[in-house]
Amino acid sequence: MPRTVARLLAESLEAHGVDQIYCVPGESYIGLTNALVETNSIRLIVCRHEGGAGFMAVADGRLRPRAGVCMVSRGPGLSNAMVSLHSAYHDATPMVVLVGQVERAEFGRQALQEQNYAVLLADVTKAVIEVNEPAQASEAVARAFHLAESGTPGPVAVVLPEDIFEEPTEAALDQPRPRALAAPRPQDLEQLAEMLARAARPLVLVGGALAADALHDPAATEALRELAERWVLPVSPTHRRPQLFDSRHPNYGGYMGIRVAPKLIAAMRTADLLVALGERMTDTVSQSYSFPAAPQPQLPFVHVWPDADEIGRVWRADLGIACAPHEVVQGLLARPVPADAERRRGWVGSLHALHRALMEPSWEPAPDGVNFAAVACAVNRHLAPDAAVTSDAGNFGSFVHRYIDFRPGQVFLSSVVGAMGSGVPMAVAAGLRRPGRQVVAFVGDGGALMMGNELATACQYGANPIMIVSDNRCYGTITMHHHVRYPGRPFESATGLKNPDFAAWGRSFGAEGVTIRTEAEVNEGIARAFAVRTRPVVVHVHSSAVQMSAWRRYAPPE
Ligand SMILES: Cc1ncc(C[n+]2csc(CCOP(=O)(O)OP(=O)(O)O)c2C)c(N)n1
Repeated sequence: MPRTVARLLAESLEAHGVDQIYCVPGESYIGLTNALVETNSIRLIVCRHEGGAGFMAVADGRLRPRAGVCMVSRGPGLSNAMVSLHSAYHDATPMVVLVGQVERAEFGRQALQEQNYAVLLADVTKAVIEVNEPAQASEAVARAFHLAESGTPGPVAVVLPEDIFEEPTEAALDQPRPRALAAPRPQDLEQLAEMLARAARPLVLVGGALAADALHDPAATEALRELAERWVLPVSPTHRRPQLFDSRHPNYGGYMGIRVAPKLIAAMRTADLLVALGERMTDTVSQSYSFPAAPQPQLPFVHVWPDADEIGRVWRADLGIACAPHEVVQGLLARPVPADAERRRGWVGSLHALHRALMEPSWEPAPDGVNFAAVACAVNRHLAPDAAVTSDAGNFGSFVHRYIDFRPGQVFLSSVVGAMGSGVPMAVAAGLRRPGRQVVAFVGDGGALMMGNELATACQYGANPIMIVSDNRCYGTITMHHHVRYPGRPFESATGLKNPDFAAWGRSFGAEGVTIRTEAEVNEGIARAFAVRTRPVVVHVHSSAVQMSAWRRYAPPE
């Protein structure tokens, strides 16, 4: 008895481990929705905006060892989801987006909401797979997962015409492709071990591919710690990956985020070997292509990334190893420790001391509202060892990275490339995936009203994030950039915001609302938020705009 294409697609998704799909409904893929409802093995999370659904799928791609999946309608639906695809593409996160399309007989006529996806998605996906033959529907799903998850992971679109779902097909279910994994070549490991043995001041940057390894093998971050201890290496997690190494561990070499504090980066620049271990390498991590300098690094540079295309694309690496970083860690652990590794103890200690000094919980009260440092420090005291923290894009995030002691076991989620809107949807996904465990979403007043309405999705499906809104009455990051580049002008008209009462806004969804107006109210307010476990909480913090970031306070031009 032939199956319908819709049924075959539903079964193929199930075979690929899909248990949850984030969607905004659309008539263009209603046949697939029907099959998913009938099969009833995949939970549909109905979201409020395709961008929110997309960011939840991105979060899934980081929380599980499989691509996250979202399902959106044609033209307008996909257009709304673009911001999440942009993030997944830049951040190397595996994601499959299922997109409805007009009927096949109408292709090319600019039928209602028709879009040429191969053109539209050319620069934000790894592949656009159009399913026009019923017999290829299951193969398309298998290819999409394979491409999304292999090499440099990323988003893949599967385009499904509205009239294909009810067609019968005899095609067999195409089973998931086994992962093809590369190991480091022995001579490359040898060379790396030699380079590390020679170096007096090596620095190891650790990034997203190691986080992906840890999803497949939770021992990956443990092995990294062991390597750092035995080989006496400082380890610096890169931008938005702070959970990869315990920030209180003596081998923690400082957080390599966006614009590292001057003293720390000055010390890092004296390194005599840089190893990017599972970090793709971006302008952010390299401090605007200056460390390592692009295209020719000023120090010996080793790049480990699971995709040979990426190694050498911007930076010339002295040694490139195209494999999962965990393989390299294990390869080094199997070798003898360099005889004089101990001589690096002072170097490691000096970086760590600089890092600890930067994280010291001290700050000056601000004249116009709460210094958000106080909030980050209070949250730090409440965070459980298995908490999830998400951060939207904005300067409030600088306090999160400066004052929270992240460590393996905790989850950190955000748009690494800095797209606003990710914080709340990612917290919803984290809450659904990790029920009963703490989820804290940091978000600015800008981001809160960009995608914060996914709080409704949290309430609908029983996720209970604590959403902490830093309300500084402006798009603060951009205010800061204006002041730095064009000092002395009145910028309020360009970045100012008039906001609602966020605590009342939260209550209207069914969340608990907490308001923090002064620093004296911070500890009690944050404690109250953490005490609520059975529904979401919105904490409205009246933050300072003068305290522009964890590193910079506004000073009028002289
Ligand atoms: C989708 C998107 N739009 C615009 C930007 C540019 N941008 C970066 S940070 C920022 C301001 C964020 O404001 P807010 O959420 O209030 O946080 P704050 O910086 O004030 O702490 C803007 C507009 C972006 N990164 N992403």
